[in-house]
Amino acid sequence: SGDKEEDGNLTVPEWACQRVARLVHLNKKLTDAIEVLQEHAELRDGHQDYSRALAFRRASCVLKSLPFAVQDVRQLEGLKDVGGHVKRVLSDLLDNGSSSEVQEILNSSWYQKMKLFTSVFGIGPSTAKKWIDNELESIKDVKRNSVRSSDWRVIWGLAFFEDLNSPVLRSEADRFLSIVQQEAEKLLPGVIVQLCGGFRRGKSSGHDVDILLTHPKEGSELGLLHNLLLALEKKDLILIGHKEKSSFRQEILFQDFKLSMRGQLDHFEKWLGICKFPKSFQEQRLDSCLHNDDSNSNSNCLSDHAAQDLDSVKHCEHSEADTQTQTQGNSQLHKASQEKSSEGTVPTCHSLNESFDGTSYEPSAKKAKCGSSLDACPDDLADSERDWVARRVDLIIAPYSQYYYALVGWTGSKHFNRDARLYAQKVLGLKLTSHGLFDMAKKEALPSSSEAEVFHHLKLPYRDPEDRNC
Ligand code: 8DG
Ligand code: MN
Ligand code: MN
Repeated sequence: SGDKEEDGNLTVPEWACQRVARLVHLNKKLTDAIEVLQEHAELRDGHQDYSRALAFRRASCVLKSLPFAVQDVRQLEGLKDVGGHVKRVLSDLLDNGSSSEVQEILNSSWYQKMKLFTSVFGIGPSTAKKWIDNELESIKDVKRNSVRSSDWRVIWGLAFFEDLNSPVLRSEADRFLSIVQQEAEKLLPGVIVQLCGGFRRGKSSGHDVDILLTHPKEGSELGLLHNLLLALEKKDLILIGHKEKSSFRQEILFQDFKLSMRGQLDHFEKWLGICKFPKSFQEQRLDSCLHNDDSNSNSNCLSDHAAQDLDSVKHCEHSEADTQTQTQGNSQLHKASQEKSSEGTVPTCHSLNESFDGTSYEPSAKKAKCGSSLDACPDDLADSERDWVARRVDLIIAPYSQYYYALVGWTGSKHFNRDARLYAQKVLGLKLTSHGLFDMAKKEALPSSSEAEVFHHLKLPYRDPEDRNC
């Protein structure tokens, strides 16, 4: 982290993945403001906006790892990630308590609508813009104007918008995790079930629950996801979801370096969906600390950052917004990454007759209830009286030989991953993904059997998940 050198110049390691970035830090007012600028640039989604967004992100990232609260921009001299624009905003904030530029964005109805619309599951900036162009103002408008999306994420994301936009609590993640652990252990003794994402980094709330599964006996994990989903369905925990087959092939690892840097997308078998969390999951249980099998994941039981990060829940994932590549100026790459994940490319056909083996999956109970009227189903269900809340869940299956890379990848933060991948490419000439670390020249993989080994191969100091919150 930061240090004052004798000549007064501040030195901070060049790469974010070399620094310590905690959820709770000393410059939150400043980083919140810079992150508004970052998000605004991301939503504008032009060419230059993307590199501007990254520049803002880098600046806020540096501020997060400073060992002191900034009181004067002159304290930031020598930090190359904090440029003139950011400095101007910061001095506004420090002098007047607020920044007119940030305030203007927060007050602009375009920004507010973009934030709102991109918070719908499956909606990225381009669809959000179309909705704004069509003069839609609210989620009600979107629903009323029956914007007929064929994407299951959008259909269900709209129907359960309120549920999905209320923060998932740590207690809910823990309760759900322990059920998944129980069921998976029954199906495959010795299975490793690991809570990832923001919760593993110590957040006390989040926008979804990310769970990574593997088994030390490579190959035994095949079929696990299918059976696990059946078990969860039997417990009436599943609302809707989409199972993706593994698209992993050995050959793709050593294909074109840059193209495969594409976004956060990986090739694991996974289920992205919406679960029914009983409302009772929201009750804090005294023994909730005991459910984690990972010593890193219980930080929340020790210190609670609820107040600070409850409002910073991010909603728009798996949408175009988060699949941007790290290769800033390359428009073709940027486009390619958008196309890959833009709305509508995920198989969307919502046939009620589709079997569980299919890519789309309708719970059996609803098949009976809804007959053939597809569109009415989710709304009816959302409006009905119920004792559960709709929650986004990601279940990911990793072969053990790739597990620790998957663990780092799915723990995040997103920016930590971006930075670490760029660092690996630029500094080491290696390709880092959630599948492994690869020497493209030697066509060699560098396997790891712990997270520490991943960091070791990367020539990075080991960082606990709590310290990867950049
Ligand atoms: P939150 O849910 O608490 O809001 O935050 P989060 O847990 O940090 O974000 P997330 O959107 O749930 O993503 C969790 C991590 O998973 C993030 O660092 C990115 C990483 N990740 C992969 N592969 C993929 C992928 O294919 N799609 C997405 N969306 N994320 C992926 O390693
Ligand atoms: Mn998450
Ligand atoms: Mn997720």
